[in-house]
Amino acid sequence: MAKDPGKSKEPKSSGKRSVPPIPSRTGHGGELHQTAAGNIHGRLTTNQGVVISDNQNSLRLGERGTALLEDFILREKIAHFDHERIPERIVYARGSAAHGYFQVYKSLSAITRAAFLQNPQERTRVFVRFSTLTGGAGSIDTPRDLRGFAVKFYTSEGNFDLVGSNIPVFFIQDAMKFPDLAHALKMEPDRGFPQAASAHDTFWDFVSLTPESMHMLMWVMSDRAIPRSFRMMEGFGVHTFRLINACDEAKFVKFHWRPTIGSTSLIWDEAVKLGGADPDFHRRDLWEAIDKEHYPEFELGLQVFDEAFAEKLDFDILDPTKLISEELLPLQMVGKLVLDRNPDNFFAETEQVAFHPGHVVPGIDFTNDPLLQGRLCSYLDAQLIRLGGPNFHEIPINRPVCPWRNFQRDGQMRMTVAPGQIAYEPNSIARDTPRECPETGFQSYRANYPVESSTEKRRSRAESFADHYSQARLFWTSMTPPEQQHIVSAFSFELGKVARPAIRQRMLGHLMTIHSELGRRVIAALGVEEVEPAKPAVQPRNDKPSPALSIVAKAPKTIQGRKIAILVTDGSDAAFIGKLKRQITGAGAEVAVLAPLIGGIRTSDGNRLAADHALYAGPSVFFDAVAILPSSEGVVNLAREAAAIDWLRDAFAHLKVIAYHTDAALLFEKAQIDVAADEGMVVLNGSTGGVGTFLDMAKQHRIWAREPLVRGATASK
Ligand code: HDE
Repeated sequence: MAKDPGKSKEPKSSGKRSVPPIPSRTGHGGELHQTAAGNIHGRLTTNQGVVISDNQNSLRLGERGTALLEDFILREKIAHFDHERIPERIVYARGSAAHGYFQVYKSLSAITRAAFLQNPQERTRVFVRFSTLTGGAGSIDTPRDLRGFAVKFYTSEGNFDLVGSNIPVFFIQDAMKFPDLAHALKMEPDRGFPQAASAHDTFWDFVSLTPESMHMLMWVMSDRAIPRSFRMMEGFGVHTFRLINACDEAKFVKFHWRPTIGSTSLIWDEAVKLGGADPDFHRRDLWEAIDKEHYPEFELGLQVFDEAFAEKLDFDILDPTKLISEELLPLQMVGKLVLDRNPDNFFAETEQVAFHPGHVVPGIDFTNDPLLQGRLCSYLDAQLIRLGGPNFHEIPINRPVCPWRNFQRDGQMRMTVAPGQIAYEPNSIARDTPRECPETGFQSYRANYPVESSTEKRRSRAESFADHYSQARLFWTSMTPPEQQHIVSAFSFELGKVARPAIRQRMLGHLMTIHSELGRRVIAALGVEEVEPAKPAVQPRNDKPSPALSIVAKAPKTIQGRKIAILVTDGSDAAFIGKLKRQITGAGAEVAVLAPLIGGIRTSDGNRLAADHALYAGPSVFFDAVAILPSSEGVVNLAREAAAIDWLRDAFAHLKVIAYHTDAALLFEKAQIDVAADEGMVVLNGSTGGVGTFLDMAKQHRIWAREPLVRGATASK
């Protein structure tokens, strides 16, 4: 008994044992071994409610004998474990989610009858899942990829799912091509790699044979495909939808989400390094922001238009490879989404949430966009296979908050116990069974757009979908010089990974047609022969550039929601660190203290200062700006550490604002970085500079003027 203190078969209070002591069954936890003792609520049970006496050892014959088949406790536990995984989503498998609410600024009754868009006093619960498209559920957060941005609104009239993306267009125009796209993009079937990467032959083979992909390719080769954070990316509904008001008047609508702290992206080298340093970078960032009550916020913007407007455009509003530029049709900001609660359980919520573009409510409807139409049949099917049957709407995360009643019955995992004799309609037996309601029920909008003169069945692509290059060109001409350079670098990297020269050449031909400058720069970066431009079905237009497409051009000057690191050593100035921390947090950013060891440092006043990261575990890619405040003694050791030198060199190469105390000079010398290289280098204890200047500069986020200096060989070709 003394050797196995917590392991009594009876509660301790029960006094003397009435049965002889059984041999020790300890899991060798020694003093750490935990039991429920007298607490009935804390008792571990099987799924049938039977209290478990030993959760460490399986039942066996004798001490070292064979395991017994009758061990129903072991079998239940292992069987449940074996079934813990469900099929992961075939696309958008890697995701992170949060709960929150949505609220309109003012009633939208003029354009829609949707109940959740009527009352500015009312908050509608939402669940939002962000994801990458390409990789599996365990892949990294920062590959070059589009991001899913799926919002489930739990409205009083049923669930509305806006299953969108962080890019306003898509690769293909017709659902028929989606499996081909996904197969080409995901890991190659014979070798099972690359994981979560488009830089391989099958993807570029497919898209180079699919000119309708050109506009989307410009977006995925741009900084949009490497967002800094889910909190800092825009979202789009992609397709044109309809809004219908109580008078049955319809308008077209494009949905947009805008983060209130602005959009910003990673530098490609940061994304690559983050893949190793923190594969959960985006997931962790979202979780921690909500945990610290820095709730991510997005405004809902609408582009609302009618048929007359649609008819005047140079492209078809049913074509999901096209966008309506904001200069042509500005966004109306109509409400705000706030994410204020982390999930309680990743599997039960983030994994089991079932989105479907066909989950709409009265007042919202579809258009004939052939990609959207294909999605409407696909998602239900995906949920049936993924969640194991037709009752996935009963899983708590998928349940509507309004009552739901119908005569659907039974099926795998049915939870609802529907009483009564009647499971059909019409019936004359039970008056209180549910009936259709023409007044308030969902009505599909009566008119078709466009009005089809022909009723002939056909497989064809409308002529109005044939221009594949104009908006790709518009995207290129709307970018700032650094963004253009990143597009050139991304194409060069990806095409450089393509093993078959013919695929590369074909793609370069498309780039020449998109814009000769883009084509020439990628050709130069790859060091290949000039190529013939691809022959477009429709000659591309030269649209007026749209600055709204550039995230650099419209970047807000803020450090809100960003993270700033302070690198310190033993002997660093306590008062100064304190002041800097207060000013950073006062400006709405987060601070992390980095020290050579995780145990922290002893500051100049002899006190201990805790570290948030050890230097070797907190590379500068985790942060948006950095401050280096070693003591004159501490810097000597720092300058001997590769981790410290890389930390500084990376911060510089990633164009971050770097503040420093002059005692850090030796580290800069070792890293071969000029302390006065540009305006992004701010001295904190000099006659110029100071904390105010540092924070002001940090609001710019990146020092773009530095880029040709650090990536000179590839920049500005
Ligand atoms: Fe999806 N898509 N998709 N999709 N999609 C799925 O549904 C599909 C498309 C998008 O966080 C699947 O539950 C087809 C465009 C997001 O759970 C699947 C077509 C856009 C998510 C499916 C498209 C999206 C999905 C995989 C062409 C941008 C993740 C598992 C007709 C607007 C939602 C699942 C979440 C998920 C099919 C095209 C966005 C297989 C057939 C365009 C954000 O049903």
